[in-house]
Amino acid sequence: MAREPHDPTPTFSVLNATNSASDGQPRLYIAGCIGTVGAVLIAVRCANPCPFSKHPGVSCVLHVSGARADWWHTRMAGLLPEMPVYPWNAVPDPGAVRYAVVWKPPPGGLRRFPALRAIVSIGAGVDHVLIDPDLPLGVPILRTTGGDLTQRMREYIALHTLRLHRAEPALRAAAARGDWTQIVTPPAARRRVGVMGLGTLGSAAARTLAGLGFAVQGWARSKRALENVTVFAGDAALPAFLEASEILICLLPLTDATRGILNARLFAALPAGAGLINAGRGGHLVEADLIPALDAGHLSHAVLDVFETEPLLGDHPFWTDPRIDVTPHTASLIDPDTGARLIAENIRRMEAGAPIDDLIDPARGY
Ligand code: NDP
Ligand code: OXD
Repeated sequence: MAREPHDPTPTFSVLNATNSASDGQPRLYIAGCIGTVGAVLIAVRCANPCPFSKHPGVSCVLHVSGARADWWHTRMAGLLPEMPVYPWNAVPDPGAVRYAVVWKPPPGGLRRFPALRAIVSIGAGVDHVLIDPDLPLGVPILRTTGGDLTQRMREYIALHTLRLHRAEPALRAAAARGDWTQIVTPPAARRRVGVMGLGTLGSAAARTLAGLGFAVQGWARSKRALENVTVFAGDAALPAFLEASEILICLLPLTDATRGILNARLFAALPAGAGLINAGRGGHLVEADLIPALDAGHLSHAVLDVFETEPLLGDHPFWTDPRIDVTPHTASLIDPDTGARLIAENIRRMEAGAPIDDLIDPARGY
């Protein structure tokens, strides 16, 4: 995959300069020497635990694939100088690995590290870790949260709720036909928006939507008070919540209880022509039920950020259905600069035996 345009991962421009048409000037020679010494230091650092390590014999392994892998590695290594950080496939001594910082680790892969002190999810969801049938038992699992992730999700939810509220998909389609159609939408105060999941992200999204003037309700497992948001709790309250959700937003974690929750029965319980935004997990949606629900008019439009199989296959019907907007799991893609800082801080807290907020409850699944 190509590096993302905003990826600030340093490139080895000094070394490259020595390889380009040399004019034989001393500055290039000096740059070459500095580059060579730097490369040797990096190689030594990757091969051996740091001799000045505050935690000798302790290391961290990183599993991130795709365009941001180098960026994550550079940031994590820079922020944890006291402990070597190895890419997944370059760990010299698996017995020394205490921290596994992962996104979608291969099943069984974490078993390679018998002395793990924690598994850290690069992201707020931990379903990609818990799904491993060979997950080492009893190792604490941390998720990564923080202001950056929450802010990005608030933006995504505000953007797409406003689009659905203001009938943007229909207006764009009309404009493409050169059709001057005026659609009068209700005022925000009469637009009922429902948020499934009122955790870190769902409650922030609900507050943001309430701040925009929408009539917001939220659904969670447990009752709580949220200013300007009507809260429904538990399975028994789900029908009443759905009945009042003209735009339904899913920000649930994927667990045994929530898998497949966005299904034909649920769509039929929404006000006719409802909008759907799924930024939780692909496993929440029964994919086969979506297009029939759009055809039947239970739904008018769906915005999907997450899919059962990611990347979404090229021939998947969701790509071409004009009633479905696909975003490539970018609703709140954590930025490695911020994410690595939060993860390094949590690792330091673990090493110091300090309390950590981001521990999940494996029995609950989130
Ligand atoms: P939290 O763990 O903070 O909150 C989860 C919420 O879901 C809680 O309010 C919880 O209820 C509720 N919940 C869980 N199970 C049920 C259930 N069976 N019935 C009703 N409510 C339930 O999660 P976050 O807000 O941090 O994140 C939510 C999810 O968003 C993540 O798990 C991940 O899947 C997804 N995500 C997607 C991203 C993207 O870019 N698309 C980015 C980040 C996260 P209670 O409060 O009562 O426990
Ligand atoms: C997450 C995600 O869980 O990016 O943070 O989906």
